[in-house]
Amino acid sequence: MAVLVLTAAACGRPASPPPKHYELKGQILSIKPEEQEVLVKHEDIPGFMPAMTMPYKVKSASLLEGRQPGDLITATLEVGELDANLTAITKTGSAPIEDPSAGPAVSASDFIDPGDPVPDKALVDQDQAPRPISSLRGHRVALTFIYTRCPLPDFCPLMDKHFQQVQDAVKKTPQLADVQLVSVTLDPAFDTPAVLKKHAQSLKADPAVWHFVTGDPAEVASFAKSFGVTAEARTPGAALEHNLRTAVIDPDGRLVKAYSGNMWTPAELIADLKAAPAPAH
Ligand SMILES: [Cu+2]
Repeated sequence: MAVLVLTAAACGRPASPPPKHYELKGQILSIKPEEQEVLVKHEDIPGFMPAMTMPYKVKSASLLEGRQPGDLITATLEVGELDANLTAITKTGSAPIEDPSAGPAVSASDFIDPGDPVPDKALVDQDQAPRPISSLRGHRVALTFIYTRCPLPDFCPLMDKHFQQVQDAVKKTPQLADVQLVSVTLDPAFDTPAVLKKHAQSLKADPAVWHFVTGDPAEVASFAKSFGVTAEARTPGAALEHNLRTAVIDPDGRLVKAYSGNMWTPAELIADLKAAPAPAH
């Protein structure tokens, strides 16, 4: 992240605004020390997000030392332009974890594997045109999942920034001229074609290259599920708890590869697109 910030500064962009800090109160459900990540079920964060269960990165591994699932904590959430981290964690007590299996369950049989055809659902684009995945036959496709109201800079907004960079590369690289980008909303009830169109314009998405798609919520949910992606609001109107997947799809509509999470780079995705079989002419 530091590297990205420095690069942006070096390009003469205005310095990023100072990070914002929020106090969070909740319970640790699980810990992944190797990823410096902790899953916290927390109460409302006034002015930022409603009560939800979310994985958070910690600023340093030492913040997780001695912490255990069940710990009740208060913590400081630092939200910068590009990422969000917990910068302090104080244990205030501990309690049994109510429902450790809470959260959307995805069974392995719902997943598509590399080589499998991507299911053809009735999706529509930001111009209300039908945009099922079959409409992109003959193109290599990079596809990701986002929603426009996502409050966490290193989730959906980061996917949008990465896709902007991939779009730039596609437009500059003759070898990638057939490539199409697709961002599928996880919030189809709110992200109507009109909302997605505004969002696309704010990102300077070129409609000839980059499609933003939505559709009937059940269709979108079943499409997302085939990639292992689920999104759920714990309470009506709350921010969505969701995961991330970014996929490369070949010109025959088959899955080539899928990334989990937000740790992939635009350069890696561009290399995967180059390596995917180009369409036959
Ligand atoms: Cu998000």
